[in-house]
Amino acid sequence: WYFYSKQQDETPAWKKVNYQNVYKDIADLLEDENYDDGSYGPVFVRLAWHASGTYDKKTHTGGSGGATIRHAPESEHGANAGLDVARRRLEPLKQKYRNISYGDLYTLAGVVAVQELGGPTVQWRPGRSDLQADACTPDGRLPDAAQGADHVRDIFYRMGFDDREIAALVGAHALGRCHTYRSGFDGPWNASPTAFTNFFYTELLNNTWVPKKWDGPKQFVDKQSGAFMMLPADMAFKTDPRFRTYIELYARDQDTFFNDFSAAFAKLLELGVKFPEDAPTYRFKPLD
Ligand code: ZEM
Repeated sequence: WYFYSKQQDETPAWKKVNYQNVYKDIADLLEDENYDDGSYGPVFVRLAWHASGTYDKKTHTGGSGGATIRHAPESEHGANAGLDVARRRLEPLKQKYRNISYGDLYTLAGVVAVQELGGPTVQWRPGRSDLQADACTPDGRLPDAAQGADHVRDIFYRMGFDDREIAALVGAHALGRCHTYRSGFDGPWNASPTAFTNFFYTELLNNTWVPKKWDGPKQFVDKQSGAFMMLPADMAFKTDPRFRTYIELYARDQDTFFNDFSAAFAKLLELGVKFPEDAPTYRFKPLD
């Protein structure tokens, strides 16, 4: 009897979680008509991205592995303003599935959101183990929306991405919106911010973008309606010739965008993570 109970105790925590059930429970948390455009999906995607995008390939620090985004000072970095909303929404699932790590929960939430909002399926593996506040990354590892192509490249090359992957990842700006009380910027990128589409590219190319007339930080609005926005960093994808090739590709070919986004997003969520050797890779089916 002792032998068997000891064996059970040695099962690593990550193996005791039914991730399909977590997937379903995250999906149930997406909709809320009183929040933003009616879905937590966009802010879940942003949480997964900011949890992961701190990775530095030279020092092998950062990334989603330790879920340090939940600790101060990282949680208080300017770029992470508003992501407490997403973490608080997910917290009941951490209580329900005691053995899931925060790193696995936050990254899986990004996958669920992309898939359930109509995007591509995304491969995902469990097995991250949480770290404490002393592993927080320094401020400044995430991109600054006020800057241009050189800065965007510096940031994403540091993570190990190339131009095509960067252009695919930024297509997530089909989702959600900017909030003045979070980033200082304002507005959605298109008319369907809760659907995963290639509209970031089509809107970027098909509209005339003019500087918004306001007291806030420099951003652009579409000349025709004024209802949609682009960040200065978004505009760099239109003006930079090497990025623009991919923007044009993804605007005309949604399948290629979906495939490239899926691969780049899966890679993002795994940057710097040392998975257990026997961690299985999941490709969850979207729910009906
Ligand atoms: Zn974003 N992003 N991002 N992004 N992002 C915002 C919102 C969202 C940049 C950026 O400064 C901002 C990627 C790349 C880059 C999402 C996903 C991904 C906001 C607005 C800003 C300022 C925040 C607010 O006010 O709430 C810059 C400069 C980027 C690089 C060029 C990548 C990569 C992403 C995922 C793969 C998403 C989903 C949102 C919408 C969040 C929401 O709450 O609606």
